[in-house]
Amino acid sequence: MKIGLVGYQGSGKSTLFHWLTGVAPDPALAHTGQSAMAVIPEPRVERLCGVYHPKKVTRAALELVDTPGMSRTHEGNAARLAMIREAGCLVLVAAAFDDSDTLADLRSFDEDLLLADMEIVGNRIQRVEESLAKPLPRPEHLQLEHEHATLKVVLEVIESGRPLRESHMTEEQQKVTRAFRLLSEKPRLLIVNTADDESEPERFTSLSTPEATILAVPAGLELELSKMSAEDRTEFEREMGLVATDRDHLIRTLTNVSGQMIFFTAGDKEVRTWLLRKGGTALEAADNIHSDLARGFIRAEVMTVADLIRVGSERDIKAQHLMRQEPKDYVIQDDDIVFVRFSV
Ligand SMILES: Nc1nc2c(ncn2[C@@H]2O[C@H](COP(=O)(O)OP(=O)(O)O)[C@@H](O)[C@H]2O)c(=O)[nH]1
Ligand SMILES: [Mg+2]
Repeated sequence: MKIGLVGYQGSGKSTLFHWLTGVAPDPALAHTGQSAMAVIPEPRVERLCGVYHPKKVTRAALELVDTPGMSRTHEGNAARLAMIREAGCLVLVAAAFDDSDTLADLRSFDEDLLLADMEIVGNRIQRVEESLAKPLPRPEHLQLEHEHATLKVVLEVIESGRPLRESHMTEEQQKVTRAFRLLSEKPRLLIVNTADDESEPERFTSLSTPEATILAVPAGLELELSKMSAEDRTEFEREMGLVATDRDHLIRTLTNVSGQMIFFTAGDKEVRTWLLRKGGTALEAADNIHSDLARGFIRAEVMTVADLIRVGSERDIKAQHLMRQEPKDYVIQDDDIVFVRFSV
C-alpha cells in the first residue's frame, strides 16, 4: 500500500519524507512524486533474535510517497489529485512553523478532497443518466439504475460535508465506488509541522478525534537532528532542553491508521516482520510471504512471541501445546509468529 504525504505547498511534506525514510527528495521527481520505504520499528524482533540467533533480520516497511503540494488557488491541482488517488492512505501535513493558520489549512484541505470526490461522483451520475436516456438491453438498464441510485446516496453524503471514511459505506456502495478511488474514503493521519521552539504542541494534538489522529512534529528540526551523530544529538537536545519526537511511535501509528498490522516469521535463518491488512487471514499472510505458499497452503502453525519468550524455545512451545494448528481462514492476531505448511 502506498501512503501519500499530502498537503499544501511548503507545509513540510518533503522534509518529513526525508526524515522518515532517510532518502533526500530529488528535485527531478518533485512533479511526479517520489517513493521510498520507512522501516517499521518493532522491539519484539530483538527478543526473537535472542531465541533464534538468526543469520538475517528483515523488517517490514511502509511505502511513503512524497507528492507535489496542492496549490491553495486550485491551479494545476487535477494532476496532483490523480497522484493522491493512487495512495491507500494519506498523511495530511499542515504547516505550523510559520504564520500559517494551521487548523484552517487542515479544514480547507479536507474540503478540497471532498470537492474532488463530489466532482467525480457527480460526473459519473451525469454519464449514467445520459446512458439511461437511451434504449438499452434490460439487464444493463437495471444495472445502471442500481448504480445511479447508489451513487445518488453517496453524493448526498459528500454534499453534506461528511468524508466517506466516516460514513460507514455499505458493501454495495463500496463496490460501486471502488474504481473511483475516492479521496475522502481513504484513512488518514494528520501531522502538524511545528516550529523548533513550539512550546505547546497540545494545542493541536488535543484536537485529535477517534476518526482523526493529530500528531505534532517539528519536522525541520528532526531532520537536522537525524543527521547528527548520537553524541552530538544528545548534547544538543540537553542544551536546548528538547524532547525528541518519538519516530517509532509515529511510524507505528501510521501502520495502524493505514489499516495494516505486522506478523512475524522466525527461524535460525531469518527473523522477519511482514505487513498484513488488519483482519487478514492465515491464507493472506501466506500469500504476502510468497504466492506459492498460498497456492499450496495446508495449514498455519501459529505461536505468540509472548509465549515463546516466556517458555524460551520452540521445543518447549510444542511440549506445552502452545503451537496452534490454524486453517486458511484463521484471522492473524497481533503477536502471532506464523509458519506455513504447504505442498508444492
Ligand atoms: N522552520 C521550519 N522550516 C521548515 C520546517 N519544515 C519545512 N520547513 C521549510 O519550509 C520549506 C518547505 O518545506 P518542504 O518540506 O519542501 O515543503 P513541501 O512543499 O510540503 O514539500 C523549506 O524551506 C523547509 O526548509 C520546519 O519544521 N521548521
Ligand atoms: Mg515537496
